Amino acid sequence: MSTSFKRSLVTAALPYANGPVHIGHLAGCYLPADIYVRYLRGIGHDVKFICGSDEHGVPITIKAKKEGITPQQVVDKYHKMMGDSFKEFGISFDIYSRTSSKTHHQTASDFFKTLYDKKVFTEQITEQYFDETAQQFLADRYITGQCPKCGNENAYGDQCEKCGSSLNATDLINPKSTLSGNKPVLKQTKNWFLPLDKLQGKIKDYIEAHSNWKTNVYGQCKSWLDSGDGLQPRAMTRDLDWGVKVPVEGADGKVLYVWFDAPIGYISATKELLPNNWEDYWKSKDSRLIHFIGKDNIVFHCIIFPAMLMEHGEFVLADNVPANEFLNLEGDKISTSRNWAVWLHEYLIDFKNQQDVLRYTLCSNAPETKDNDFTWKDFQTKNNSELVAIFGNFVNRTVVLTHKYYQGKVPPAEKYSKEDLLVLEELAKFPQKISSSIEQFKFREAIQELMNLARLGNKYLAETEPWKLIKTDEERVKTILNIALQITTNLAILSEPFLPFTSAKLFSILNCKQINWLSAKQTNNLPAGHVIGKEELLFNKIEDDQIQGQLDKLDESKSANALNIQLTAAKPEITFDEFTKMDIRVGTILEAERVPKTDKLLKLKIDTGIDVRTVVSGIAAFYKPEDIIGQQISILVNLAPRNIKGIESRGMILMAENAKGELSFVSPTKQEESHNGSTIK
Ligand code: B3M
Ligand code: ZN
Repeated sequence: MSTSFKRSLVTAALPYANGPVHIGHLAGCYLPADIYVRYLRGIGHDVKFICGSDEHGVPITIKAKKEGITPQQVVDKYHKMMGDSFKEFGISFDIYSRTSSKTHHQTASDFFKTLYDKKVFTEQITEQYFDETAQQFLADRYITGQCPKCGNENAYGDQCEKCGSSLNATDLINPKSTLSGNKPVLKQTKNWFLPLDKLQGKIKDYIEAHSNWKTNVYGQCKSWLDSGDGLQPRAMTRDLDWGVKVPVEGADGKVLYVWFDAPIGYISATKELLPNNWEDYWKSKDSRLIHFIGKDNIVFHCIIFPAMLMEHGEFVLADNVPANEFLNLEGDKISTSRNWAVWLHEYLIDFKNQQDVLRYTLCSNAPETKDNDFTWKDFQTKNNSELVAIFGNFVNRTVVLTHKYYQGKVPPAEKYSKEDLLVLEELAKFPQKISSSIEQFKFREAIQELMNLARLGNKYLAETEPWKLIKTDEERVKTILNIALQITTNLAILSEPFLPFTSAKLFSILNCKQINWLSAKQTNNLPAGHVIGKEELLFNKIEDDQIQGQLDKLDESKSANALNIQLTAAKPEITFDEFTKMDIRVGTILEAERVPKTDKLLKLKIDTGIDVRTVVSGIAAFYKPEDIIGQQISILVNLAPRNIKGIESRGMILMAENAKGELSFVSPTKQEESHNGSTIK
């Protein structure tokens, strides 16, 4: 640990209070942050661990609307739920605060005012969508419409979830307000912008001074800075009514941008924790600020928040931002709306007192350098073949034999063999190995080393076989068990950051108080003559039916999703005359082939009864050309011709979409074939 820092402030991203915590959150930032902080506490470093709920922003108001309750009720519910489950899982925040707190509103408001008074912001009048029925400006998430890139009818004002493009609300074709269903109008509004374009140079210097950051983090920052036009001004205020009011004149009906106020939440929470000396952690050069986050938060923590802090002028900037990639679940993206997740509060019920099994699995599989997958099978294997079979087994054998041969009294080690000395030498190296991995934010490597220590113990017992020697060389057995007990003790010390519940249990089995991390350099922490406690299983085997239960739960989500198709609101009314303008006919596919250099398109030749024509259709993902020759379909024949990939497409084939987004033909179904050209009405 670099000695130039007297203290550290470690933050973990403030989760939105719009849903419970799942394993993706844990693996992404809360677990690594907790391990890091517990380690720092272990070596006696002055550290504070800060988190809280992010209670502003559009996700909260959307959730409230969906559940028919107020935003305040939403955040109250989830703030409590998240706080409770983090605690039970052993995430050892020094404070878990919330951004609806008075201190936070004041702090965020003052921060904005300082930048405003320093004339940091630029004022810009822009055109934003406004819902005239609801009489309010619409946040991007409140606008849906057709994606200009892929044609998805349900794209949001900031993103199309089908093709992944990020969009501006004004890009959407036929935009609709989700509040009233009406077409919104563009209306002028004034907002305050952080001129990131002008700050680009300073930010670049800051980032480039930190080329030691994790490559995924540094690389993403660099690409933001170096891409085409570089950084762009970003609005720090929004036309919304949920959030921190903008504290300047002429800002009625506006609140701070959620990404302006949320990171200030770290400061507010520190103030609440340490009303008298919070500034030691934020304003002193010998204090080190570290943000643990998920990869989707990188730009906010590495560029926007540092820019805010720089312009404010009084604060330290992050020394490191160890962001993780994403964790998937059983091969699929974790999703709250699709209920595709392992929810922490449910895990804590289903696997009572087995927090460390999940901590172990998530840490050994953490998405540190690339996205990773959580599977229940792997969870079971990690428990049964590592925690039970290696760690638990070693500790259990040691404790049982100590009771059997020495009534639980630590025997003295009088004479070491060559083999013993080698093991002791190995044992002494572990704290250094584990520290070094943790300090480089390589938690997978660190926890591997911890398991290697248990492996060392297991191997030592297997090779020395004290249960055989007891009949012939009792003196030697004393030394062997003494060494095995020292390994056990150091396992208790070194496992604390990773497996705090196991560590505590192990200390209780050893009948001793928690020992400081630095003592693990020694190999005689448990004195001869000390009486240890009763044996107790550290880990229990997880049976197949438990795993099957979890897989069944996921299957239920899958089926529920299939039924719960996201329906779009009905389109505005039309007259019968308008309907009859559409000429829809039965036709037959005569020829089909893929359009070269595309994944989605088929070029079809259709007999419409009135003519034979070419239509390009985006169905290649769902039908093979050879399978659909002769297929009857419905076709809109009087659609104006469109040029698609250089082919003139005349008309459109009608398709129905299923829950997975797969398309199928809408075809006549009577036994007797309809004739081509018969109209659909
Ligand atoms: N609430 C986004 C998220 O939960 C946001 C983080 C704020 S950290 C200051 O991913
Ligand atoms: Zn799209």
